Amino acid sequence: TKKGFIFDLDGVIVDTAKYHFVAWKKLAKSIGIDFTEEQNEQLKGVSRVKSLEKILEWGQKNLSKEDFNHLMTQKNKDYLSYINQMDENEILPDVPKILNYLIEEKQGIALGSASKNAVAILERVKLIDKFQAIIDGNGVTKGKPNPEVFLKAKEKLNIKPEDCIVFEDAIAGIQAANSANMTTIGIGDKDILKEADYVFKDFTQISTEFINELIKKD
Ligand code: G16
Ligand code: MG
Repeated sequence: TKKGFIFDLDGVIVDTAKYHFVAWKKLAKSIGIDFTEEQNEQLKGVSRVKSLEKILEWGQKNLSKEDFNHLMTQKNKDYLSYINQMDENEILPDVPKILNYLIEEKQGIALGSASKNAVAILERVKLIDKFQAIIDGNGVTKGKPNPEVFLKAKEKLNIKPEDCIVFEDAIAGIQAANSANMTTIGIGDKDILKEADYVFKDFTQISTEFINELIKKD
């Protein structure tokens, strides 16, 4: 049967977390808040608005709506200045191998990301043409762990949730896909992504034989 393979973006296809980190750190510093790498870890898969809310909470700061929106714009401007330097070299190892295999096998391929910059990033790294459906931060109202992003992706692919497989690096993303009733593949640390059906360190650990088994499963 044809399956739907849904990919998260940041932490799965590219490592943009490092750019989010420098941009958030700069912003936090500008309002006198110290922002650590451990805190950045907790922002993975979390929307831009929610991320700033968390940073302000950690720094125990209250801002007017106006200042809040101004900082959001600043952060994204700064982030985009890094994104605009990206190229194919920033695609994580063996991601194209798996995407090309799925295309050869005529499987459904979608993106399910919280980022509002997803299309720009896929264009920069020249992977945009591999995806039949793109659901990103512009197309959802509820962020992960809410399953909305993945449910919309499977609708666009026109594939049942039980026949969808989601690649995710964030706990919130695994939870979202689990509650959408999809098979979950964690990319990262087994101890962190405990709730996933399978966990691999990265795509170099995923064989085409494994993908084939997923495709063949009823
Ligand atoms: C990504 C990152 C998050 C980021 C979010 C929103 O999600 O993991 O850290 O806050 O996008 O990004 P933007 O500011 O570009 O809208 P994902 O779902 O691709 O991992
Ligand atoms: Mg992610």
